[in-house]
Amino acid sequence: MREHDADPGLTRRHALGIGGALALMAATGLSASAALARRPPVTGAGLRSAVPLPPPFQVPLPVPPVLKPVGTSGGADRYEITQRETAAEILPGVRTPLWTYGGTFPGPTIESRRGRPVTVTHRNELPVPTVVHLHGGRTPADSDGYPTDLVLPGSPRDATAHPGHGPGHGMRDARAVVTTLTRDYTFPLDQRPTLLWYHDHRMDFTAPAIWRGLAGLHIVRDDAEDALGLPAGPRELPLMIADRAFAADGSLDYPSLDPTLTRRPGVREPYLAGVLGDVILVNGAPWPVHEVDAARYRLRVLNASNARHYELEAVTDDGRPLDLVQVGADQGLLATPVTHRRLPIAPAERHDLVVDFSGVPVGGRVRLLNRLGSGRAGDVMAFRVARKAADDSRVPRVLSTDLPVWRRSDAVRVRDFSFRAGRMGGGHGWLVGGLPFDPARTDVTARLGDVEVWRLVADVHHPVHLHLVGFRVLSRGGRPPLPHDAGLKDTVSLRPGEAVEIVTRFDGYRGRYLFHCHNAEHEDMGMMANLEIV
Ligand SMILES: [Cu+2]
Repeated sequence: MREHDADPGLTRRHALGIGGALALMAATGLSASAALARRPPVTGAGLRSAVPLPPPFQVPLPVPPVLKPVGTSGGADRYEITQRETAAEILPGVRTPLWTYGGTFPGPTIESRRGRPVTVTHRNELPVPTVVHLHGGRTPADSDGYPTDLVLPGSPRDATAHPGHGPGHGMRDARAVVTTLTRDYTFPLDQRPTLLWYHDHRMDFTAPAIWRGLAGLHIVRDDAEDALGLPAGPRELPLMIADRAFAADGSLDYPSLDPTLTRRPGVREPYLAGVLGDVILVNGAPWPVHEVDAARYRLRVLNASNARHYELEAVTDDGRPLDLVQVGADQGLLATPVTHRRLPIAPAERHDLVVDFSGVPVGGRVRLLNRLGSGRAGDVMAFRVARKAADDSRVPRVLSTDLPVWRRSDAVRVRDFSFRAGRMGGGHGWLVGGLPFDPARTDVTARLGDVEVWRLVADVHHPVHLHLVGFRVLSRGGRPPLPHDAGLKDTVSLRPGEAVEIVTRFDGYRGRYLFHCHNAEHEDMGMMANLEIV
């Protein structure tokens, strides 16, 4: 048995999982504001890799390949992705088995135009059922990747070897649409241009499947955004940040109760609050470095970690922080740029940033740091300024004029949801409104077109994600939203003891959707709820 310590870089007081912040509030009767003042920087427990780790800023930054359509007809593009096992050299000299989309981690990037439909045929050659969800996609329910809409493995051997491929906890879902071997997912992409990501969303086993490599990027563009003059081409970089840990044999370490990911869901006791790795990957490479021109770059950052939060800061070798000029949020362009020095990013959030390297001397280096991480988790990646270069990019003062404006008074309903630890099936669970997820129970029925205000309250960190719709943050902790809450969001980071109000309009499609915590371990342990749009 390998050693699994709490993140050695965290002090005991900071390594608070469920027994920490929770006990702090429940047992001592601390008020929410007192808990907030003492909140830990992360919720989760750290794995320690059992192989030597490379020094930072040596491995070149990979950029995931852009997938070519296999067919284009009638104004729509068709793609094929085979989900399969492979092995890759993530750490230099170390062979790591992965579950992949198309043989790479991250999977191939799909680039789309707004309003131009895309069909992706996924073929499951993995040993377990899968479900694909396009995070942030405005997608009809039958292609949204509901957790019981399984794609069973193709081989009869695999299927009979794993008879328990229904949802766990003895649940059966009469509405599930199960296919074998392949499934076509159709995405209308009638939505604001932004960075989306696709990942596994199978009932009970989402967290370990993403950990093993089932994640990829999907970028939606349109003419208006192209015309802004933001940095483009090689000066636009998608950055998928994800932490992992490695076992002695080079495999990805993960504390699953059932490593076959077929029967018993969940993780071992110390990791119930979330699994943190000690290696920070960007686009699948450990602490990479990227050569840049002395010019503006557009960095499209996704936190694809299961549980780790980051606070990003870009710092030159002489300790000077560079402005992080935010131009977009989860659901596309902001109205106007927002300048940050340090920028928090929770699991599943995306930040669209412009960073100007023109003031950095040639040969100089800019490190992207994680101010919430200690030890090796405090580094993310680096940029080495290789040459002077012309730069005709710009950051317009007005980025977009189409952000929805929903007022509190537009809401026909206000709903309250708590996101808290609790009991589930005789063990530990994470609950929405006091209940663990049940596919058979409708938690929210919303009318298509209605505006609603939702008040979300948390015990520990919970990044809350709504499928189908974007939302605006109305308030945080009874105060105005923070600078990084600007724009249209689809994931909002609730901090320990904090209440956040959001407003949205249930627009798009009728059907069965979800909202859930995007700490992937919480999600697998009950923290999802059904959203039925009628
Ligand atoms: Cu959570």
